Amino acid sequence: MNILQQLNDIFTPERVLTDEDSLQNYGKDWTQVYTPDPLAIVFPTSTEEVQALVKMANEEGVALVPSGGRTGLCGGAVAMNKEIVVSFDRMNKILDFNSIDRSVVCQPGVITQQLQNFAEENNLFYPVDFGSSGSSQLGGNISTNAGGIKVVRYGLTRNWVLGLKVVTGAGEVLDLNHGLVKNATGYDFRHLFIGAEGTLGFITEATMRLTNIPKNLTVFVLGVTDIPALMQVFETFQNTIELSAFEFFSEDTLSLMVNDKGYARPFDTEAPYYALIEFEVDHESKEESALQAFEACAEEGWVVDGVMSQSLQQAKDLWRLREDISETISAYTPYKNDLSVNISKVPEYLDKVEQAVNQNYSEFKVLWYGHIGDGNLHLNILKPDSMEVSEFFEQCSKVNPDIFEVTKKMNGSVSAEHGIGIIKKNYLKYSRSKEEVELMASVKKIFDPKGIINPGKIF
Ligand code: AKG
Repeated sequence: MNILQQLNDIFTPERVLTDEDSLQNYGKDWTQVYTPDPLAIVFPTSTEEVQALVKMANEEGVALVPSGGRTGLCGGAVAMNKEIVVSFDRMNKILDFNSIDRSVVCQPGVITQQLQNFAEENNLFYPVDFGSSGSSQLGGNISTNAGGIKVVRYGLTRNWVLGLKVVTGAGEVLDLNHGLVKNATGYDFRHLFIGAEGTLGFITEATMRLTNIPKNLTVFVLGVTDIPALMQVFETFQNTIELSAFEFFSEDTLSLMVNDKGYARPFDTEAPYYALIEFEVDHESKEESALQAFEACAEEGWVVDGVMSQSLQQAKDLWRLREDISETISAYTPYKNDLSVNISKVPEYLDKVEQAVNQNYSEFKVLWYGHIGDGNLHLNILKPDSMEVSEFFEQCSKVNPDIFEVTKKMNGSVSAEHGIGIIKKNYLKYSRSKEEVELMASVKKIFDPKGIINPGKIF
């Protein structure tokens, strides 16, 4: 029987799409550089169906590509070689909730915001958050160990996964960790699937942990004189009050948000960089402490101006200046790098990367923003209107070895939170040793002996 017939048998024909629009749409993610060419898109509704598909794929030697909200930025969910794309759009239910365990069992297609809203309806909080929360799916978040804007307080997605049900590339169903908090019984395979970019198998259920809702989140936006000053501001605030976010963006980034989105500047004074600082004000003394930290930073000359939110709406408006950057600049087909070093090394690192970039792209617009509190810098170079995408990407990628050599020397990461996918494959060696990459390949072979699950991604 041919493959499409077998797919129709497993899924019924209405859950197997082969029309050109669907192939183009589901065959790619937010990386704008690849041309999708999948064989078909399928929409499973259960673990059993995923298992049947994996067994068929092993027998037929056909590759499968997992697909969530397709918000990835590294081509991790792109299908370019007649693969079958496995979309989790129809596995989007919250299956169970336990208020004593504070755990919630989700299908992988649950949208991040859906989980956040569900937690809130139950007086709890799911803290992993980022600009694409309205589209990204939980399975993808887990597969990339997504970080985002609250890592400084709550950590990465990994910290919130209590259990996983997976179908391995060999077609076995594994129920990993059963939602337990403590479980010291040998290797914890759950953690291998977190951040594996869908190369070991499919996540078909995830048990997620929830926490208390933070009270009265308050936001400061401060104009700072330079990156060393930004670090001093970070240290001052960190020593004064528990932070739930410490983000930054450059003046070039802010002016683009003001010009393109029509957003209001936080204050009139222009500064080379801006810090966005969020913290909980659950009693008055915290607000006082935060104001004292601000005054101390201003006295030192690190901060030139600032604003503190006086309402939830104002806090949201200030957050938009940071959270909406990625989507806004997508109109310029940016060339992206997602870098990290130890927090204390940020000034030296940013300086060296900037030198490498400026030497090569003095005529391009370069934007910096990111998560200073995690040592994670997003570097985006905007495509000039007059230049073809392919030429622009070719030119930009020429400077990557310089950037990644600096990254390697400083023990940093060539992909802090976006993953490797296809786009960073050639650069993995700057962050992981040959021995580590070989071990990764051996691990893949154990879980996916025929190499049918998301082949060609990571390595
Ligand atoms: C962020 O805005 O924090 C992101 O992760 C997106 C990064 C980018 O647009 O380069």
